[in-house]
Amino acid sequence: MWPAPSLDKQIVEAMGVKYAVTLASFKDLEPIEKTLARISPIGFDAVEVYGEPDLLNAGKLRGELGKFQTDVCGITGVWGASARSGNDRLLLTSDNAKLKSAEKYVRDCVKLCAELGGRHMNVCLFADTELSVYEKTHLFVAPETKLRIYKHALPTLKGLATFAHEYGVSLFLEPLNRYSTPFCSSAQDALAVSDMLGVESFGVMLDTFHMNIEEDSFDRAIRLSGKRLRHVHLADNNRKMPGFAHIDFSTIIRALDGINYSGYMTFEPTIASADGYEDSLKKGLQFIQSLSKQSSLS
Ligand SMILES: [Mn+2]
Repeated sequence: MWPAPSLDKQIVEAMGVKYAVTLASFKDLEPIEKTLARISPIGFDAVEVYGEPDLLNAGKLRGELGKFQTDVCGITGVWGASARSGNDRLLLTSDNAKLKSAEKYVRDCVKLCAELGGRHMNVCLFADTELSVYEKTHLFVAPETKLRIYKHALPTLKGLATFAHEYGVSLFLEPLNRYSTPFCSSAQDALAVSDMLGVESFGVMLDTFHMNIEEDSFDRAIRLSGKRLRHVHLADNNRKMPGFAHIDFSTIIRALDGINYSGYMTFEPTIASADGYEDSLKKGLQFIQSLSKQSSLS
């Protein structure tokens, strides 16, 4: 069992916003050690390690992180079609064996997270075909159907949040978008689940790429989430670094400032090539930092 972080660490983490980047963005380009060497001069405060516990050797990774003095803020849960094992990490399923396997996946990620000094993992709600109760043309699930399905999942989510809490890790429900899973695809969906659970170690996070598809308004979704918003993923609408397409990040930063957001902002870009990606990372980070400086976030 890994000890819960000290009060000192919690106080430091409560002060101001911090910036991280997802190692998943580089996963297919080069070995992790090479990525750490290339991104460490850029100025991120931490990295989010991808949630593939079977592919990662925690001891070796700790050594590599130490070599570049890189902190880990959390684990990026790998859900849906991007999962190494295929689309079988299903927390909304009537198949008990599949559910047990998804629960084990979260527990393994939580342990890896604690072992690397991280504090959070994102959870996404995917369902098996038995639960394909959505309207096929627009991939839409009726709100009352969603609530019925969430209620079934509450004991599972509560059990996982309790397990994570014992390791000093929080679970954050990440709404995606209708093209990956229509079951939890908006701030309102995630807040409904989090409110039904009412567990401190189970919060809500938002991802600007998905919000751009599903939310009526960035500002409204962030303000609606308020204190319940614990983590943010940043990418532009084409999933490049912020500032490389047309999402209005000044509105997003202003809204985060408006709710006194103080967690991590993790950049989650698609990196198309290993060739010279440092420039876009640097530009995207500086762009968000400059917006934050105009607010009271930094
Ligand atoms: Mn994300």
